[in-house]
Amino acid sequence: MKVTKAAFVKSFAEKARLKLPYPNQIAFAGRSNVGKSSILNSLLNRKNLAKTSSTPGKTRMVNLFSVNDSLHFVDLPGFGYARVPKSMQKNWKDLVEATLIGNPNLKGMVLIIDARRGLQDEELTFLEWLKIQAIPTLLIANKIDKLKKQELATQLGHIKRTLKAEWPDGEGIHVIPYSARTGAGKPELWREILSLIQT
Ligand SMILES: Nc1nc2c(ncn2[C@@H]2O[C@H](COP(=O)(O)OP(=O)(O)OP(=O)(O)O)[C@@H](O)[C@H]2O)c(=O)[nH]1
Ligand SMILES: [Mg+2]
Repeated sequence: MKVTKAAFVKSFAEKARLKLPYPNQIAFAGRSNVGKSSILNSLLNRKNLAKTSSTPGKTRMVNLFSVNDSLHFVDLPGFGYARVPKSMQKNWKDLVEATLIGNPNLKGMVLIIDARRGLQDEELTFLEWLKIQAIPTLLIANKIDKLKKQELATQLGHIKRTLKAEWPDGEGIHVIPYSARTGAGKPELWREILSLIQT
């Protein structure tokens, strides 16, 4: 995908303002620090359009970006950040549900995990929820530049087995190994995003 134009549109922090009228939305979610904002930037060939940080919990609002005046990326706040108080965790849930449920412009979800850590309880719970909501989902195993080839193969094996065990007769969730640092996986992720938009 040739990105000719990418721009920050706005941030949302309140449920009431979340009836987003923007077409062709792809949402990005994952625990804090997995690289949601970095992946967005890598897809858009921009260094810091979505703010990145080595301090987890940087993105606390829903940030909306427009791409080529035709699709929209929704950067969701990170979940499962331990130091966030319980009330914030509830806010996260409310905010994310308000963004995703009953949103006819939402075409799919990109759930990002750290390839080194694999799928944990929070992600499995979220995947289950996405399935109930019938939101098409891609799974990204990010930061593969931190793994040796053999380690990556082992981790991907774990991830695929876990998915298979949880959804034995599902059509399967597409897993894409990725590195926001090197750009590995970018053509494949773009391909999958465009196919979500086109369905
Ligand atoms: N080595 C490596 N580091 C990465 C990669 N992607 C992101 N990072 C680093 O991980 C840290 C967190 O990245 P962000 O993109 O801010 O993560 P986030 O998921 O948006 O975090 P929150 O907004 O806090 O939820 C930064 O220091 C990034 O440079 C990657 O593919 N490889
Ligand atoms: Mg972020």
